[in-house]
Amino acid sequence: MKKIFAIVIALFFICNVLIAQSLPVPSARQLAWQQLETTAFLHFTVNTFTDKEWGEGTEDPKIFNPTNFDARQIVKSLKDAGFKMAIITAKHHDGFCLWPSKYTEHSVKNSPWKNGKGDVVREISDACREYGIKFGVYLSPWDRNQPLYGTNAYNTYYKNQLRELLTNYGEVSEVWFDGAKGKNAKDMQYDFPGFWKLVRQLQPKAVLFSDAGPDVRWVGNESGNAGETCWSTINKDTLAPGKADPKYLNTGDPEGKSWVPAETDVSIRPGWFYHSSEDDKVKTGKELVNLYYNSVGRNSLLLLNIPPNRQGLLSESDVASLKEFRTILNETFKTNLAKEKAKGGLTDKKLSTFITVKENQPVEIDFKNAVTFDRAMFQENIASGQRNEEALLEYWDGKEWQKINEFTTIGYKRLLRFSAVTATKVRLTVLKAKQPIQLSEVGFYKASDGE
Ligand code: FUL
Repeated sequence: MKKIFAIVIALFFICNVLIAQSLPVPSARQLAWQQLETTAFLHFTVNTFTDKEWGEGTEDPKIFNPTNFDARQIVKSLKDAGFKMAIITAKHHDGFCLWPSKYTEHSVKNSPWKNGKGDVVREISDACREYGIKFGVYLSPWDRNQPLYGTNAYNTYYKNQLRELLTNYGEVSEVWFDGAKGKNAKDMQYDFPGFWKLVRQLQPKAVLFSDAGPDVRWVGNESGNAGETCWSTINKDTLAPGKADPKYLNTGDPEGKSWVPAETDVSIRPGWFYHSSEDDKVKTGKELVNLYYNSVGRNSLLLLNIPPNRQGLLSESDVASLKEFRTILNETFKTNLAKEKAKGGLTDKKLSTFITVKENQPVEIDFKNAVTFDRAMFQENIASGQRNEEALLEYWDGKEWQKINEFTTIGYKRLLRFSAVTATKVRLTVLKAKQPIQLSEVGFYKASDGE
């Protein structure tokens, strides 16, 4: 009898473990990527000098001539603003290469900049290493200059260029495959499986971005908003770069079989490239903070574009906004009021220490004294998948529990903003979850000047 009982118990545990394992989970590279939180995009090419957003591919390489290009100024400004990676448009849709590719004449080697001896990719990647941030590349599949475009030989051309970028510039942490293509562009069957295989072979730690992943997906808009509900899971087999439903990408799919978290790409200016006419339209630090809440705070990652100008520098106005952005975030998140009050490693800034929370079993945090806060933060241990579907946050007003907020997904991070509350206690109740959630971190903060 005892034996049977032991077997039943063992089976019960094995089943639980199997069920728990059936949720999609991130790979090591996806987990590392998500924790970067903020990364930077650098859109720079002939467009910077022609004042266009999409080049034609017919531009004379001589037009590319930054007067004072300084990769260190660019990367240091990003580093100071807390960005953990810089992704450079090594080649945009116009086909102009910012590195001296062997496979085309349409590159910096035919520009007057540094007498044709310059290499933007080299200088940016070196500066990233110098300042200790990661480096990534954008290589546009759509190429309006390359005569082979439209034929299968273009796939070989593209792979040759990928190989150059992935073997000559040290570690590459992200490769960005843009699905964009003009309406009148030639038909082209891209060999995405072949492109991705090559990246895996040459840079196994790099994450692959496209509309459809395979590692990280487009968030479905360029305005900086992840879905209010945002799952890191999707069914990617039905999707292809340039052909996915933006709404589906925006929220993800709670029933999705693959882990493909959302990346929120947005520009600090209206356009992706520098235009002097947009110098007075640079987003303010406060606006950038709003984007942070709407991306990182909704289980996504913020990929903010800051385009170098014609000098080859980040403009002062843009750098000032970046500074303001980081100052506000640093001030807001400096003091976690739950520190030493929430038990179980919930404020140790480690995803790997967590408490397991079942539905309708509130977790209470007793601040001991009355504290005032207007921001809350929750994190799940996403290494074990994303589980929370609905939750309720309340505070104790001295007599009864009052609702602060009801929300949906948590995932890597959920940030909540609300009018300031003064309370001695709060509680979080998981209302609905795929499985008991692994709550890693909680935070309560008073925002700097209510930003
Ligand atoms: C889009 C492109 O067409 C834009 O020019 C920009 O590079 C943006 C990040 O992706 O698809």
